Amino acid sequence: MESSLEVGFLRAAEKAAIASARTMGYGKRKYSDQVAVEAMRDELNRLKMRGSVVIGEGERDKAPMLYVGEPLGRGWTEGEIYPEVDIAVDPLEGTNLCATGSANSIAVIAASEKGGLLNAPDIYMDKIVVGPTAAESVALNASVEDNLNAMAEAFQRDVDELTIIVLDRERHQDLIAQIREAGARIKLITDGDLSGGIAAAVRGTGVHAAMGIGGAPEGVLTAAAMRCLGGRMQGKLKPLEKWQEDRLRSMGFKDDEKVYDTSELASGNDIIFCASGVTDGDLLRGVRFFGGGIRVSSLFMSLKSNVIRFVDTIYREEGSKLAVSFT
Ligand code: VTB
Repeated sequence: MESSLEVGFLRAAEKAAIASARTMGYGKRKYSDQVAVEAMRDELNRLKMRGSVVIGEGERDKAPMLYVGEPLGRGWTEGEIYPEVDIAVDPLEGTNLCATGSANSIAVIAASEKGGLLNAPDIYMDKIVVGPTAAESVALNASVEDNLNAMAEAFQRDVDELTIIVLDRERHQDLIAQIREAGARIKLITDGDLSGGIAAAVRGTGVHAAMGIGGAPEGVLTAAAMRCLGGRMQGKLKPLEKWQEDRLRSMGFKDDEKVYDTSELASGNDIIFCASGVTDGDLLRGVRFFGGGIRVSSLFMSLKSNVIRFVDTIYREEGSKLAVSFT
């Protein structure tokens, strides 16, 4: 991916984060999402590419969306010299978290060469996500106990020294019971298994895996991040309602038992992944507004360049006499 595009994707995530952060705590999740979508779309449309959205948002909860198939970028009007790029977005991952001012909402974009990100339907996915340390130790179809034992061995610690992130949902009663039975610790989150999955793949965050059923689009984005981080994600599409099953069939997915591995969910060789913090979180600080400027923290990763950047950007107001602070 050209470096001008890479910077453009980062800016699009940053601008979405800033727009939604301005609405933090308003209690209006759809509005927070909408402003993130608009800011992100606006930036992406400036880029020299023929971009197509392959993972959009909103179908499930009818939020305003960057819809699947939406063309993005200047290439569609200015000519074919610009590269074709597939784009996966979650302009505000954790709309409720932003609406309530809770931790860990982020703005996310992944991109790849054409065909490099699975065009997953907006239904649920059963997931297991781990970082490089335990990448070869887990399998979605293995029992919870076996996975936890194998992870403990990989991390050279006892099972009761592992912490697993799980979405706090009724559907996870069994999973939670099995994790407790095996003796591991649990961090229940109200939303945001994408940022939970990324945190699991980064040492020092205090979590070692994310497990359970969350959104399939978030699953593909998590897999894109895992490609860049050397982690592992396995996922199985999970239609929980009739319409979701119909959607699966209409998109040509036939095998409900298929386990998708990281490189099937995100197969590209030229993947980039950007996430910007909206509210303070385990991995990224939230947007900070101050007299004269705005500060936003992001994670930027490129698979091809094999680079992981923690980026701290300050947008200065025009004419600002602000002295930038160190932290
Ligand atoms: C999932 C999860 C997301 O919303 O999509 C969840 O992957 C929705 O699940 O990270 P429910 O339908 O059970 O509420 C998030 O938590 C946030 O968008």
